[in-house]
Amino acid sequence: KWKGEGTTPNLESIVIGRCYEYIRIKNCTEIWEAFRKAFINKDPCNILPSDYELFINLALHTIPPNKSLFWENNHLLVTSYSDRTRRYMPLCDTLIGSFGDFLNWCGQANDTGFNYDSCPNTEECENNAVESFWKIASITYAKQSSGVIYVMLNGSAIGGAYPVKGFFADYEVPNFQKDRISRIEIWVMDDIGGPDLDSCGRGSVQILEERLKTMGYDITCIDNYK
Ligand code: ENP
Repeated sequence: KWKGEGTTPNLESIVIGRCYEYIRIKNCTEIWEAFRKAFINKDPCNILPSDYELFINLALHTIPPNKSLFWENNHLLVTSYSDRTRRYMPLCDTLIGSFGDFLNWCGQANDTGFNYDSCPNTEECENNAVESFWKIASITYAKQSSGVIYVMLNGSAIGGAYPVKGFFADYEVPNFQKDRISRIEIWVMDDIGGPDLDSCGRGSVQILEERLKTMGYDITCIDNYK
């Protein structure tokens, strides 16, 4: 019925497995229950970020200073470069993010199960289970980030390296804790063999640089950071 992909098969096993792989000192079953209760047995178009509050509180852990890595249009490069927290700790490498990364989920009203057939996408309704999850996860992650903040953008992205509407622009930048951030370093990565559409000091990257400078941040920008 919905246009989006349905719940990932075996979601519970995947997520509980990821959780124990990530952290041994938390009760992953309890965290899973809090995650599930955020959206199960509810209208799949009326799930709010605040519905995940208990889940967020249970799954929260510290983010080391200088380890935060924000990004747009670079999911696979970020996943391999961060090396599962060994190098950096992007949101998808936190316990909270590991509940959603590469996965999909939704429930339905008057039904205590998952909808494995289809889920609403953002065009159908913004208040869907996945979108609201990433909103509160982004807000929480940005508020916790400290020291040097890294941002990896894609210089080959159609529509610009810095989407002026997106999770980074709308939920992360506004939630940075200025007094805990020493500086912000932007990396603009072109795809290998891809076009150089955007770079430091130009186009949408310039818009971001100016926005952050106006907010009082010390900025550096590096093209094709090695
Ligand atoms: P896309 O559209 O390039 O990539 C979406 C894919 O990345 C989906 O598989 C999604 O998981 C996963 N993902 C990992 N972290 C995030 C995330 N954090 N997020 C949304 N999806 C995420 O990514 P976007 O939409 O532009 O989001 C990039 C944002 O992630 C940036 O703000 C960056 O700083 C942030 P799933 O569950 O949808 O299969 C926040 C929103 O970390």
